[in-house]
Amino acid sequence: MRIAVLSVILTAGVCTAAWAQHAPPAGPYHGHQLVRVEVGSPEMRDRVLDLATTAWNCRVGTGLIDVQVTPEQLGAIRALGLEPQVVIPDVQALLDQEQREIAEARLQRDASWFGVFRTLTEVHARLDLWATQYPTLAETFVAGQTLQGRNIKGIRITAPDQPGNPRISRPAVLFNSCQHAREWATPMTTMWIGDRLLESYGTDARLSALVNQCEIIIIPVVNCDGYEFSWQPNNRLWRKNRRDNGDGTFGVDPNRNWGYQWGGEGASTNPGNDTYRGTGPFSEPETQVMRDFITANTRLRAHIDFHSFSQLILAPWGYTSELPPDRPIFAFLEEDMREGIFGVHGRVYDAGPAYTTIYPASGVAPDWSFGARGLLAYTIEVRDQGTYGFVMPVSEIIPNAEENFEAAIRLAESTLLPLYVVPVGEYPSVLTTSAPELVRLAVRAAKENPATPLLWTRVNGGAWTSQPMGSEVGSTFTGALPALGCGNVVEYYFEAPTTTGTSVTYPAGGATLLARGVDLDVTFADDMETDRGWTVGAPGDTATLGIWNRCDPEATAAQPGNDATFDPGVLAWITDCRAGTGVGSFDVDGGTTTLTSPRFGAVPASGRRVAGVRLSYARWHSNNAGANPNQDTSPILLSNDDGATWVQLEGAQDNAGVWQRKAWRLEEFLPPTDRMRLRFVASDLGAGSIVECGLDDVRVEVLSCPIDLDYNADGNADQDDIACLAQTVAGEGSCTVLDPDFNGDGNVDQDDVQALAIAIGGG
Ligand code: 0X9
Ligand code: ZN
Repeated sequence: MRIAVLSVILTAGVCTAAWAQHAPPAGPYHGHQLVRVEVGSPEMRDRVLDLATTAWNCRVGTGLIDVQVTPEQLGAIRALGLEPQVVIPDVQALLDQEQREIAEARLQRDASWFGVFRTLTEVHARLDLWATQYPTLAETFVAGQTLQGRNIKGIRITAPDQPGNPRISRPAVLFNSCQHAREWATPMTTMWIGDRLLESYGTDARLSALVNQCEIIIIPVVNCDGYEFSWQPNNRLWRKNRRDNGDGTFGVDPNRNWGYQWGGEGASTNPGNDTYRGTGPFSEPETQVMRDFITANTRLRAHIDFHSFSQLILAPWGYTSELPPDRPIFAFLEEDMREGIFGVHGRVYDAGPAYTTIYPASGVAPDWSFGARGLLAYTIEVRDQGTYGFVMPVSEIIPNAEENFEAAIRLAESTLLPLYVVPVGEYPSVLTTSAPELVRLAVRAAKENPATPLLWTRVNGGAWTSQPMGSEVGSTFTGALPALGCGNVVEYYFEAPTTTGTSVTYPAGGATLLARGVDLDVTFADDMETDRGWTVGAPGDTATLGIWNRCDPEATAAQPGNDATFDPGVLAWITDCRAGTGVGSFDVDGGTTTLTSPRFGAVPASGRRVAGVRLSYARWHSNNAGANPNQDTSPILLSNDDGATWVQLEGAQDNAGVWQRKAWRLEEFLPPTDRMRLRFVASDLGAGSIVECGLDDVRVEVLSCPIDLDYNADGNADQDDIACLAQTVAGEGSCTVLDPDFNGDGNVDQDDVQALAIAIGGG
């Protein structure tokens, strides 16, 4: 019975899906508060959402969620043992105040257009005004009509034809807002983009260059019917369009109605729900109009669908946690936009694939724009993070618009690049001698189309040779760096040619990457399948439950059901493998429990010099379940003196819900010795918080090469070699040394000369 109930709750797991049963009444929200609750588990989140009137924002999984509640609902949430913090003490008062602010701002004679929220009529009138004020730059259009017959109006902004640069050859970008009626800050944002571009043309060099080379298309209100409705008394928090669903309910969520993977996760089948998907893909005139508009413009390259609120930059996919083939390109642009936003007013926007960064939702605009039309398409959720939510104070209209302007401009500017060329993964600085290593690069069309990218290499300062890179997935290509003999050096860089003969290199500006050949010795490897001498407990340990043991773990909401996936075994070290009757039965309680490794070495055999030591392990950490989550940090420590002293590698705090592989350069923490130990201190110091830790698959790899003293390669190790290295270090003379970092400390300096002199002896 319990299982049946649970599965019902899980299918309604998206936070917005719980809005159905408790759709806000058409009347005012007297007595309603907005409260922020920390939920430690998906189950707890769903219970809270079931109790609340409506969710204002929330992330998938766990953490903080904001819900609008009546006094009775607040009592019921408290009864769950949670401690809601009041964010908006009186929702109705805030709405009333917003109305007063708007009325007051309108009374001011020289009120700026952006000093107050604007009605649909005002927004459309301003588009028309721009078209008459800037006839050579701006042209309005009507993309089509809404369900109730209102015009979905927009504006195109681009400079007149120029020699060699006609309008019809320019890439286009689309910025739209207000698929959701109540998100009033968003048309103010897209209107600001138009206003700034038009106003700055001819005076601001950066923006003029953009308007010369790109067509910027703005549709400030997609959901005109809903927007108008939200301006009428008592409808301020309306979200959807105004479809009469025929069952007494109104509205389809336009942002669940787009036809790419329509009807999947995170879209409701219930017409009364705020995320109702509609009767079929593109069942609504508003989404049809947008679809046809985007399809007709083959020059469109990028798209931002603006929403409020939460301060997020969201990329495809929304419908699945799988990553799109162009993920590296999306990630690169996200970072660029994030950084641009941060630079304007210091606001932090999180970024990532929509499904995991906010919550699953299918039938959203960017999934279609990217999935069906190949556009680089994003959702941006503007300010704030819940203090005012949909009801932004008018004083924030411009600062919010300014920061999002920067993001929009950066995305538009990116379409003017010849190609998107983005590094994928970390590029190696050492190569083991046993196998070639794959390196990846993402290349995608921007203004031009890519030809096959090349990986250029040269070994030991010889001639450059290139190899065509193979296509891996989507825009990601791979090439192989050679297995190098110890002490050899490969320099490399990537070249991404276009089909028109130009090319882009990575790194840019003629720089190259460098990797040295090394031998790899595994000095310690433990998959925990046999007892290698780990010890449990250390002086000062105080935990009373959840003590480390080596075993096959039993799954709970906080503990893995298996050992790490990185090794084929079944056993791992876990803070008590038993599941018990609930998540809190055998988690760490009452303090710390310490697990210490046997001694292991991290130094090369004699006659070899070390180029680095890699220490890696799989670890589990969970502290987000239970009523009082995220109170604890569990340190992972390293010693090079057999456990007499310790330094911290990391403080495990994150809650990935999976085994995570962590890798470190050991020498960055401590000089490697033959008396190393590793220690994991699982800590439950916060009251009432669930802590589960695990450790598996520890590996220590020493990278080294035989000491080659014959630096001038004349067959002898003698004074001449020391002189040769000294010249190289000083940047003098003609003796060139391939790898002058003799002591392998990362610097080329006198220490290397001294070390070589000592090694050669008699110096
Ligand atoms: O749910 C939405 O449509 C957007 N958030 S809002 O609060 N403005 O309604 C987010 C859509 C982002 N895309 C996905 N989550 N797939
Ligand atoms: Zn929205």
